Amino acid sequence: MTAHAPPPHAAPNAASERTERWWHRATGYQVYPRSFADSNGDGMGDIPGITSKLGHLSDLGIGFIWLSPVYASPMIDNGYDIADYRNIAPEFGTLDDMDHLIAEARERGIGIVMDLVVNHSSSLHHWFQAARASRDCAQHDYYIWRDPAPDGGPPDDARAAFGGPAWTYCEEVGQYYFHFFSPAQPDLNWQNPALRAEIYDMMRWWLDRGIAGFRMDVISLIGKDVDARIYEEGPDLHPFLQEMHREVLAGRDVLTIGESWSVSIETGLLYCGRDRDELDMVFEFSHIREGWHPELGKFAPKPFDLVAFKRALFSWQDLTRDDGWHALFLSNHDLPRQVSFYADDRAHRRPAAKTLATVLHLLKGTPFVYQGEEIGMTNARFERIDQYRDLETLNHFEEQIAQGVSPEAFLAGANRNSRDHSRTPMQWNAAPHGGFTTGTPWIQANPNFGEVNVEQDMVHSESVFAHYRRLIALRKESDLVTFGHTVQLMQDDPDIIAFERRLGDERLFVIANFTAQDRERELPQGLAGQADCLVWSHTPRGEIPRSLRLVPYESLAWKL
Ligand code: ISL
Ligand code: CA
Repeated sequence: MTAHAPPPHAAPNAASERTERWWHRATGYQVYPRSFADSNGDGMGDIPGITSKLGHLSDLGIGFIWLSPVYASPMIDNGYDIADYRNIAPEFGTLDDMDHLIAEARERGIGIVMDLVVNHSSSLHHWFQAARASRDCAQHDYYIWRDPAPDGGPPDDARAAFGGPAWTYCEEVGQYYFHFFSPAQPDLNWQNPALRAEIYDMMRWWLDRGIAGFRMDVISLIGKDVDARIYEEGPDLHPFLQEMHREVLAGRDVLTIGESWSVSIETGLLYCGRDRDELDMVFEFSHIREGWHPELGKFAPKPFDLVAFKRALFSWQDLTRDDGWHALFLSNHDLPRQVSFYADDRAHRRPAAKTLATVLHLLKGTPFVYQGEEIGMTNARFERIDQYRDLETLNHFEEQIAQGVSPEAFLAGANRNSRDHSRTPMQWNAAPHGGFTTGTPWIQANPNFGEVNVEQDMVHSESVFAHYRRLIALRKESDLVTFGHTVQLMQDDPDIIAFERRLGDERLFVIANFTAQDRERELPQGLAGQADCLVWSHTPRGEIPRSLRLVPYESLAWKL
């Protein structure tokens, strides 16, 4: 057991016969370091800035921080391009700062979960610098090289996720290397056992520093077979995850969350099933993808379909009913602000933010809060492409304009779904740039910081923060919220999310109006009567009526 972890309760959990682990009752909080808090006025968030805000996080009640990458990096993809896995980017601080953060967080019962980005490294990593200089060094085979096609072109026409071809030619060695993402992010060759041993060693080195676990970036890509053009969930994925577990994780009471864009109901338990010895949970995106255009992608508009969204969300509740565990989220650093995307960030901002939280935090799994979500931060509504910083947004702009999409149409899509909405500075108070920095921020603050900020939210009678704190506390206290299984209700209702959680004789009933209008519904049989109202977005009600009228974005939860 690591020193940070709250004492595990040895009692087996009735719902899954699994021993209770510390992260079953914990809520995670994602920190995107460059946008959280700047301690030295250079416009860039940093590790001392995070340490200075631990009071805010412990007040919220979270159990651990998922820290987006802080390693040495040229920052082509904001740190998801790592040049040295055992060092900190100078703009973020030093290893001493990191050790200090780990220790200070532990004092408050907060673990630090590091981001592990090992599908690829930065092209500036010394492994790649050696690999690209010669075919005769051990590191050459740490990456994926193929000879040119007969015409000298790339081995195939695979495209990279951030635009352009997935193969880049390297003259020194006369070969192409593979990069699923940008050319600055060459994929590591997991087929090479020496490379795997280096990664495992690095992981142990971090765990020995006292971190609480890893969030594993695009981990479903590591088993790829590029010759067969199988990238996601390739044949070696699960053998590699099992090897990693044996080599690094077994016997340590840490948390692992794998990011997988390809995992499905069919493959979910392969990652996190009880007897698999792989990962504890996965970030899966079926509910997120529901909001994207199936052919034209994330920047094309698509009306939100609540019924399809619910289908995705609840299919994972069913899957993890008796085995595995789930990671619950609506936002992260790659996604827009949830209150803007799923609800209403103007007239109904506060209740909408609360209602999204009510639903997510009362499902079964470990919930994640993305920085700023706890005060209902919104999309940025940038007006010009030069206000964006994200390479995905900028590359897709170039590509789509070249294909004839109008800049206005692209910007409308970007204003809805660009990754930069979640990357604008955290809004702490009404000072310039939301109090994030005394200098000039690397990306413009959302102009609504005067109205939407931590200081202001804390004293507001309809505080979003207070609602999150309540939900996070409830999970710690309540076996029903933590371990109860989920039964969806009213699944065909296009405006309402409703479900029950059940554990033994205990029942929790949750209902939420996802529209900006009043909605009145006959409730399913057997709910009406006196009940203990545990959570409410507007006002508590001591009784569940037969027919319930909800105001816009109203949500309630009762214990029956
Ligand atoms: O951001 C995305 C969609 O707009 C995804 O396709 C994203 O590339 C995917 O979620 C993988 O994300 C992770 O790996 C990327 C990095 O850019 C993301 O920030 C990270 O979360 C490459 O390391
Ligand atoms: Ca700084």
